[in-house]
Amino acid sequence: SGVTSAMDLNQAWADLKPAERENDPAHLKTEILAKLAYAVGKDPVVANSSDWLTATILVVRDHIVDRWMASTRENYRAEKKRVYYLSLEFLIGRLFRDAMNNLELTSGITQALSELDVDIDFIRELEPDAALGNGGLGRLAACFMESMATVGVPAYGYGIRYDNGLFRQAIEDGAQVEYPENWLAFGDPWEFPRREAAYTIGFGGSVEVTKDWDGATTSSWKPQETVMATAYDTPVVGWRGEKVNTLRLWRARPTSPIKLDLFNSGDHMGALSESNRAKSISRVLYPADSSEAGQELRLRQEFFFTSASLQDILRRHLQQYDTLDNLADKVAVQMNDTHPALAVAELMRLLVDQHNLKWDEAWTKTQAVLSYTNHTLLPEALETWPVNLVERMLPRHMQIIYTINARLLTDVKTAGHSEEILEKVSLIDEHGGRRVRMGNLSFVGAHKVNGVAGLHSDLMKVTVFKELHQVFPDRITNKTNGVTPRRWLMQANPGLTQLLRDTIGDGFMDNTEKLRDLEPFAQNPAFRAKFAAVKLENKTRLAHLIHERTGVKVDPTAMFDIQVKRMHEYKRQHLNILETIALYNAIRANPHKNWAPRVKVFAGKAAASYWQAKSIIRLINDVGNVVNNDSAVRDLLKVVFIPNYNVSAAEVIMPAADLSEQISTAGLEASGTGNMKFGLSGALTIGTLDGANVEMLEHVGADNIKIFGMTAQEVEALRIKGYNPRATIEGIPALKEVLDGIASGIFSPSDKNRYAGLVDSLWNSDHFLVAADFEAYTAAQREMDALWHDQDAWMTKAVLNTARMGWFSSDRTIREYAQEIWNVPTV
Ligand code: B1H
Repeated sequence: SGVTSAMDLNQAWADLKPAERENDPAHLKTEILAKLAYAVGKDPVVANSSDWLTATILVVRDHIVDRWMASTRENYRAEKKRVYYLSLEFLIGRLFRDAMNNLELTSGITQALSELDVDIDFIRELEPDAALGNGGLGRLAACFMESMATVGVPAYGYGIRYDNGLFRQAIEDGAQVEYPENWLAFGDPWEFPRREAAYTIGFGGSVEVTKDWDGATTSSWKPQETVMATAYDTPVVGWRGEKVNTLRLWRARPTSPIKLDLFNSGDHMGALSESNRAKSISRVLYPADSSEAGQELRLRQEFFFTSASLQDILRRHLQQYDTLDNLADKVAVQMNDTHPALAVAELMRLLVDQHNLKWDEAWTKTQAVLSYTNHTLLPEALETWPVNLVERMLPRHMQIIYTINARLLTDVKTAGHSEEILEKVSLIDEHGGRRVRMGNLSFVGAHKVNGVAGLHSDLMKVTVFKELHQVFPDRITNKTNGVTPRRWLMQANPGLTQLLRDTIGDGFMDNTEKLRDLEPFAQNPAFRAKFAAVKLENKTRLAHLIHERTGVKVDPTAMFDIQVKRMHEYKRQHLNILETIALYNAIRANPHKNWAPRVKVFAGKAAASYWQAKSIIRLINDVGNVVNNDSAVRDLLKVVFIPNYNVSAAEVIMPAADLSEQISTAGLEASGTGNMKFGLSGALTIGTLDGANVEMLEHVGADNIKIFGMTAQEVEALRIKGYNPRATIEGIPALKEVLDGIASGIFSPSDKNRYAGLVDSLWNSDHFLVAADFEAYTAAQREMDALWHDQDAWMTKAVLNTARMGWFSSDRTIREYAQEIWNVPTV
C-alpha cells in the first residue's frame, strides 16, 4: 500500500546524507502532518488551505530556527560586531517562498505537499503580503536584511510591528479608494513574541538637574507619560541557509491596561483613553512616500522605536561585555533616512544621563556608532519638527540637541566658516517658526552619510548638504542601491533561473556578477528563442493576472510596456499617459501604419491626500476605458491599471516586462530599485539620466538602454533661466491636442471638468517638466517601436540586460556598507 509507517519513514530519512535529509519529501510530509495536528489542531481530512499553509510555514520555520540559534550563538562566541538597521519601514511581502528557496527546500516541500494533495502554488497565495512600508525605502530595508544574512553580517533590523500596514487600494469607478490592511488578522506564523524584551519609553514631563559633590551636574528626565515597547522577532534566513539574522519589530503597549478607578466610577471611555493612546503608536504605517508625515503621532512613532532599539542594543552589549568602552568596536547603527534621527540625541542621553559618560566621550562613541542614509532630496520629504513640539514631547532631547548645536556652531566658527554657512549647518531652522532639522542632526551625529546612487550622492554635496559637506568633506559617501537576486530573479522568475542554470551553470546563484557568462549567448539564436519563450510565459502569467484584476484581455505577444511604482508627479506617470494618448491619436489617424502592438501597464498607490497623484490614476483608468473599447485601435494598444500594487504583484509584474519605464524628472529620483528588478529579468529600460539609471547605462551599455530627455544639469539650468510651459506646449501640436482633448472631456464625458486641475497645472507651472521632455520621450518611444519589429535585435539587448545587471545585487551594496561604513567582515 502507499501508506508507510512513521518508523519506516524515519529509517529512510536516517539513511540520507545530511544535505538531502532536510529536503527529503517523505520526512517533510511527516513534519507537515505533525504541525497540522499539534500546532494548528486540525485533522488532515478537514484541514483547509490556510491550515496547510500555516502547518507548512511552521515546518519551514523549524528548519530556520536551528540555524538561527547557531548563528546567534556563533556571533556571541566570536564576539562579532553587530549591525543594527533602524528603519520605520520593512516592506517584506510574503516570506514562505523566500525562506523555502533560501533553505533549498522548495522541491522537497512541493513534492511533500503534492503527495498530501495540496497545491503549493495555491496555498502560497494565501499568505498575507506584509506591507510594513510604502515603496523603495521600505523594500530596500527588506532586501538588505536578506543580503546581510547572505553575506554573513550579524545584523538586527529594528522597526515597528504595525497592526495595519499600507492601505489596500481598490479602483472604483476609475478612482483610488483606500481600505485598511489587516495582515495580522489571523496571526503571523513567522513571528516569535519576546516577553522578556520590553522597555519603557517616556514622553513629556520635565528634566531634573542634580549637583554632584564636585559641582558637576547630572540631568535626569522625568517623563510624564510612559509606554511599553515589546519585541516580536522574525528570523531572516540568507541564501543557502548558512546564516540567520533577526528582524525585531516593536509593539506599543500601555503601562497599565486600564485605569480601574475611572472605570469603577463609571467613566468607561476615560478608563481606556491612556491605553488607546499608547496602542495607537504601533497601530498604522504612515502612507506617505517621499513626503513629510508631519503629525505628532509620527514623531511619537519615531522616538518609540528608536528608543526601544537603542535600549535593547545597550542592554545586549553590556550583558556580553559589561563595559561601554568597546561599544563602537562591537556596534554599528544605520539610520534609514531621518526617521530614526532621534537616535543621535537618545544615544547621547543614555550614555550621559544613564551610564554617566562624559559628554565628549559619549559624543565620540555616538558618532562612531551611528551612520545615516539619505534617500531623497525632495524638499517636502526633508523632516523638520517644531522646536516647541520636541520640547514638549522630549524635553531632555531638546536640551541635548541644543548642546550638540552649540558645540557644532562653535567648532564651525572656529574653523573660520562664514555666518552664512553657520546658519545652514545649524540644527535649528530659524526661519518662520523654529524647527529642528533632522537631516542636519543625522549628518552631524554620524561618521558616514551616504546617498543611494552616484548621481544622488553627488547632488547631496551641492544641494541639501552643501554647507555641511564643506565643513565635513569626508563624511558623504555613495552606496548605490541593489536588490536581492533571490527574490527578484530566482523566486519571481523561476523560468529564467532554470534557463540560466542550464546555460551558464549555477555560479550566478552565489555571485550574480557571473551572469556576465551569458553575454556570448546574446548572439546565439537558439538561446534567444529560449529566452523569448520564458518571457512569453511570464507575460502570459501577467496577462491572466490583468484579466483577473481588471477584466481586460491583453495579448501576451504585444510589447508589455510597464510603469509600476508609487504615484508621484516627479515620477511622471502623467508623461507616460499623455504620450499614450498621443499614440492613441496617431493610431486612429493612421490605423494601418506598421505600429508595434503595446500593452501599457500601470500600477501604484497614491498617498490618500495627494490629489494630483490620484487624478493621474483616474486619468489612466479613464483613458483605458476609452482605448480598450475602441475597435479602431484593434489590439494595437491597451491601457491597464492593476489595482493594489504590492510586493506580491511586483513578483509577477517584473519578470513580464519588455519595456521598463523609469522616466522621473532628472535629479529627483534618488535611485529607484524597480529599474533594477526589471533589468535583471531582461526588460529594456526607457529612462532619464536619473538615479541608478545612470549606473545602469554604464553597466549595460548605451546600445542596450534608451536614455532620453534633459539631464539634471539641464533641468537646473532651465529652472534658473525660467521655464515657460505654455510656450513649450504651444510648440508641440501633438501634446496640445492631447491636453485639449482631456480638457474637453473626451475621457470623462460625464464630468468634463474632472481633469481641469491636472491640465491647468501643466499649462501654468509644470514643475516636473513634462512638456519639456515630451518630444524626446515620444521620439524614444518610436525608436522602441522600430526595435520591437526586429525581435532578434530586441532579444539580443534583453539578454545583455540580464547578463550585465549582476552588479545591482544588494549583496554588492551590503558588502560596500560593511567595508566602508560598518567596518565588519563579510564572507
Ligand atoms: C525614498 C523616501 C521616503 N526616498 C519619506 N524617500 C517617507 C521618504 O513616510 N515617509 O515620510 C517614506 C519614504 N523613499 C526612495 O528610496 C527613493 O525615492 C527611491 O529613489 C530610492 O530607490 C528608495 C530606496 O533608496
